[in-house]
Amino acid sequence: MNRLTIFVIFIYSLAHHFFTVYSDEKNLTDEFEDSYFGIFISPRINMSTKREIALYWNLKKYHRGDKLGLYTEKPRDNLKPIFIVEPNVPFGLAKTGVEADFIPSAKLNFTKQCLKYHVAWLRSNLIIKENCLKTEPTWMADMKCILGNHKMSEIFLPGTHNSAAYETSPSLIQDFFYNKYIITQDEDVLGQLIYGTRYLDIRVCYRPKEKIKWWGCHGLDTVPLQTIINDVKTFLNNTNELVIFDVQEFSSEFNEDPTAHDRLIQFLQAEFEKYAIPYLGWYQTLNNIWSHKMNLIICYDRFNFILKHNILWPSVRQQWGNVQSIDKLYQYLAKIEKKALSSITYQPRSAMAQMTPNPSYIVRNIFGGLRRMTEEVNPNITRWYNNLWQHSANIVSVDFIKYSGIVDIALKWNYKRFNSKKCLR
Ligand SMILES: *[C@@H]1O[C@H](CO)[C@@H](O)[C@H](O)[C@H]1NC(C)=O
Ligand SMILES: *[C@@H]1O[C@H](CO)[C@@H](O)[C@H](O)[C@H]1NC(C)=O
Ligand SMILES: *[C@@H]1O[C@H](CO)[C@@H](O)[C@H](O)[C@H]1NC(C)=O
Ligand SMILES: *[C@@H]1O[C@H](CO)[C@@H](O)[C@H](O)[C@H]1NC(C)=O
Ligand SMILES: CC(=O)N[C@H]1CO[C@H](CO)[C@@H](O)[C@@H]1O
Repeated sequence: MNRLTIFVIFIYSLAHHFFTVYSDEKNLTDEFEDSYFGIFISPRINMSTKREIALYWNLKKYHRGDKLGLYTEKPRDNLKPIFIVEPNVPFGLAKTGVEADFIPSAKLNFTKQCLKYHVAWLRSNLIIKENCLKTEPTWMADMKCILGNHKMSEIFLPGTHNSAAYETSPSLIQDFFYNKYIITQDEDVLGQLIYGTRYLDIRVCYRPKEKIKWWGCHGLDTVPLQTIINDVKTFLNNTNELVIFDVQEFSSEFNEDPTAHDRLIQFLQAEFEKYAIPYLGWYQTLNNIWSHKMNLIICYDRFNFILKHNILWPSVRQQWGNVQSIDKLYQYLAKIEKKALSSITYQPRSAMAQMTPNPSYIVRNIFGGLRRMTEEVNPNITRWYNNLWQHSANIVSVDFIKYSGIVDIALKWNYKRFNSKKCLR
């Protein structure tokens, strides 16, 4: 070969190299367009494990040999991951055997942050995309320009199913005996809000003979309503986020005592005096709601009381499939999301994204408890709402929200749904 040929080959390979890099990058954005990967914290508990970290991925066009790495600091090339997995299917989840630190909500603050654990997508051992376990305490206000002209019913909002049925340090024994079908969350309400939840599903039990009369409950009393109220106030004191506090269910004492509802409403009114936005109508835009300088929407699932008290809003329409299998849940949600695309209502709705154990299932413990059911359902929910129903989704309420990517996904699709040039910085 003469020098000229070598030179030509060299130039050609250089050009080829540049071209490849360019097209790779171009394909990379397409490739990750509707993908998602992130860190899930398992709600499962047993003698040896709790808060186990799982890596979730959903990337249709993954390449053979790609890897996902877990890190305890921001990943960089040459930093060795503490766990690594090679995805060999486009959608999956890998348990890592790593126990996540428990961070009480009081130790979190109101600035978005990554919490120790990071995940990176690696190709030829180079990082091509990353994510982390993070808080989202300010996402709504951060997106004010994008969301402000829209109504609650048009926005993709993360919710928690039975927000007051939480246990931050679960006991194995209690869980085995009676909490199996009671506990739905592993963060207190302040934690749920800081991680990005904006819709709270609140059920109230009235215990007139006890010292503490108002309880959050789910079959059994879980936490005093006062504790939940204080958490909501702490969050609202420190952010400019809008929160929906949806009082949805009442214990049998409400039927026995005709004054119970009025007492509860008085209690809520006094506690939330400086926070509750008087009823404006669900057709209002977020900017109009924000302009009242109070950021709490209290909904009440009894229409006659809404008419009497102007701090109460009509409740969110909860959409329950009441199903006992993943396939049935899929069919139900597919149906409601399809319908949502073609109907215009101002009242927000919440897809209740869980299976419902009926009494005979509970007695026979067919599901092994809500923690196990969540492990089955939430990865699918995350995928469906990222790939199929991202355009129609309104509120999506899940169990054990940290074992899902629903917050990341809601934020991503809100950007895509509404992003207008005037909001681009
Ligand atoms: C990028 O995508 C285009 C078409 O989608 C394809 O022809 C090309 O081979 C891809 N490049 C790489 C490096 O994968
Ligand atoms: C404990 O739960 C984890 C899942 O979180 C599982 O991998 C492990 O096998 C379980 N251990 C026992 C002793 O059941
Ligand atoms: C919030 O906590 C993180 C991590 O501890 C810290 O880096 C950040 O400065 C804190 N922000 C505020 C406003 O205190
Ligand atoms: C919220 O802020 C108000 C006014 O600054 C204060 O009086 C109240 O104690 C705070 N409440 C909570 C729960 O942080
Ligand atoms: C209906 C559906 O999509 N079910 C999927 C849920 O996720 C598991 C894997 O975790 C799949 O095997 C199911 O097909």
